[in-house]
Amino acid sequence: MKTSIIIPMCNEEGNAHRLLEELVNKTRSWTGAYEIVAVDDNSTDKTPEILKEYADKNPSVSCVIKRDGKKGMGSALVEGMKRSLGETIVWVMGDLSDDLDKIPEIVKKIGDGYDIVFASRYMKDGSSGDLDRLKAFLSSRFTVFTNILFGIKVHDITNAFRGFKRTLAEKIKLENTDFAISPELAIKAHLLGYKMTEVPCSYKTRKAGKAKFKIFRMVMKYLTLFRYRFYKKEDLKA
Ligand SMILES: Nc1nc2c(ncn2[C@@H]2O[C@H](COP(=O)(O)OP(=O)(O)OP(=O)(O)O)[C@@H](O)[C@H]2O)c(=O)[nH]1
Ligand SMILES: [Mg+2]
Repeated sequence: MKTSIIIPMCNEEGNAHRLLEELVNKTRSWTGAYEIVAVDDNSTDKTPEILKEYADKNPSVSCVIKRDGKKGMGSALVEGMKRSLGETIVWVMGDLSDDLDKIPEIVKKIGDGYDIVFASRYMKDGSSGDLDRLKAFLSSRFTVFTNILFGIKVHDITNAFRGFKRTLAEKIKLENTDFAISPELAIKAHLLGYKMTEVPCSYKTRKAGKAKFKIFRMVMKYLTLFRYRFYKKEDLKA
């Protein structure tokens, strides 16, 4: 079984090399086959050169670079999935925020039969670390609202870090091209009855580069996702 790790990147020159280095070294010691697919949206810094140089030297790393314009984090994840081969997909962010050692645990749970496994900062033993307090409050509250409104049982659907079966992604119609793709995928997977679980993770706020996440714009956008409550199942499917 192959796992494709998809990483959206935009102006991550301070993180890209270290992240790829850590991932390549770690995947060597993990069981199963891994490929790493980085998707860069026309970064104006050295990210494309770093990715290209790394991919040229490492067969397990491929990258999609210099897409026209800045198409958004969600669209980068979709593109990366299209250009990858694994039966299991794991989304990892390009700013060294995610706890990479959780990947084998996520992949194992998918092997055990779960369709989607969330890395959760807000469950027991998870931690939002040094994440901005307002961001942590809003993202954990948003998940609580989705627990109430949709009956979703997991504790963190805004964290993009998660793994799932490729077949799940192929069967769900994803509309959001930005950060809202993370809660969208979770809500739709739940409404379509996919089996979900979570593993605790510790989050670290980026040390290099700038956040692309615009908090108030995204809160408003996330609230519009509640409309899926009124969709027919057929409208959620690809
Ligand atoms: N390819 C691509 N990647 C993007 C785009 N926007 C954001 N990203 C990447 O998506 C990941 C998450 O973006 P961040 O800016 O870290 O967002 P965030 O984690 O919510 O914000 P912070 O908490 O400040 O880190 C990073 O790897 C970004 O480089 C985009 O338009 N295209
Ligand atoms: Mg980040």
